[in-house]
Amino acid sequence: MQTISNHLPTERLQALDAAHHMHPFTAGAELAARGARVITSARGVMLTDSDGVQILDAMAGLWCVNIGYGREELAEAAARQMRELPYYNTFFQTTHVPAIALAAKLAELAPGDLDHVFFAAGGSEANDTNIRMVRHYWAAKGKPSKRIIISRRNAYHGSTMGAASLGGMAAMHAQGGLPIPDIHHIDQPDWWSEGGDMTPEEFGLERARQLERAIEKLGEDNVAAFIAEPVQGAGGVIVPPDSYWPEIQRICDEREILLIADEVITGFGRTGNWFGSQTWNIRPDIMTIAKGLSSGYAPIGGSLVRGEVAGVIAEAGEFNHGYTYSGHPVSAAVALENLRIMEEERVVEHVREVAAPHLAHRWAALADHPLVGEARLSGLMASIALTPDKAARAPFASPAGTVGLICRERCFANGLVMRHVGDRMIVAPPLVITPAEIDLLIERAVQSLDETLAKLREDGLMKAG
Ligand code: PXG
Repeated sequence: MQTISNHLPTERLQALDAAHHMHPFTAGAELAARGARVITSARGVMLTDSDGVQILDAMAGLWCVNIGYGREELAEAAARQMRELPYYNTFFQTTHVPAIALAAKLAELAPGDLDHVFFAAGGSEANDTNIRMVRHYWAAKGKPSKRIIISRRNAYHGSTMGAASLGGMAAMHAQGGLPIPDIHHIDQPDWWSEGGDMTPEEFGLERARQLERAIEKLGEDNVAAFIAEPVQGAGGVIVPPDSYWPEIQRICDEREILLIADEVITGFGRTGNWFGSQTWNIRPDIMTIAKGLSSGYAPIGGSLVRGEVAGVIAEAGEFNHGYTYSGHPVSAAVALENLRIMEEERVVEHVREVAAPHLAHRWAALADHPLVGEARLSGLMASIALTPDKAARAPFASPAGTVGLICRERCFANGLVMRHVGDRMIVAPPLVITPAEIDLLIERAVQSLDETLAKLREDGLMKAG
């Protein structure tokens, strides 16, 4: 067993990593030059690196370790399931107990009549399932021309060909021949950056009505679905104006299109309810889930599907789609145990009643910092926009992300994982975070902001672009 006391020295690990390991979303040459930070263990909300340094993980890994690190029960659930039945599939009229139990549990937890689930190994796979499923659904209903899926610029829906095409990340579309055909993007509801002279409420309505105009332009007979994150995560924790979702829901109700809520981040308590759709009053036909479903302890995702949609798919013969690891028994057992703990320890109530109100109070005060424009959050996902000129909501003159990266580096040096997306700083800590740990998070964030501001002044970077 490799433990903190007997692993290779950090430089040796970094050299092996740089020589053999291709990392996601990382510039390889830069990584090799600087060496990756090696995380060796974690407990609660705290990571430990290979030099024994403790870091507060305000990103819950990648928005997934909702229950916190080091839960023995989950390790035991995995070991028990591996001993009993480490693998079997759910293809060709077979099934197994963990997949059955998890499907039934999800049907119970999910809002409305989302009572069927198609399993995948993560969010990207689930969104690829969704593309095929909604097109197959309309074809089965005698409307094969309904193929276009409308999504949003700066959305993140995953990295596979289909999911990255749904996503609206220009840098991703620039590589590998994306997007695939019949995906259409409208603008995001990011008032801070794009709202101009409109009030947030006017802007939310305007951006929602882009969906209506897109459906009219493309033809309702050609549109299968609209997909969106209730609150954009990887795009920078863009909390939409309150007017946005009611208008989107109205449009989806009036038009014959399916609504897909991508809840990979917002699901399982993140916004203070089991699902972001409940927080934002959305009634999706399909919901993408992953991450918090197992608190990241084992890879699992899926599509929660409304009964009517699942019924049409079931009646249409064989759905020629599936993954070796759809409903993997070990992942399903871990997810079940995670959900059991969440219910027993009332983790969603902790977010709603304790952690989110405390973070909201402390986060709002960050807007008084000279470097911070808007400070927004939904439950335990929060962002601040860094700016050289608050009144003008101005971006920096330096290329987008320059300042955000400086701030992220200061955070790391101060023992805090806070991500940057361009020049927005974001957090999404484990849901079990305590008020005292939130205070520590804020203390380290403020120190990092102060140091960033000092460096920007020193380097002449406090300039609007
Ligand atoms: N949908 C949403 C809304 C996501 O946030 C996916 C789908 C894809 O899930 P998988 O399990 O295939 O990764 C995600 C994933 C980041 C970051 O840097 C965000 C994600 C993944 C990796 C990095 O913020 N979100």
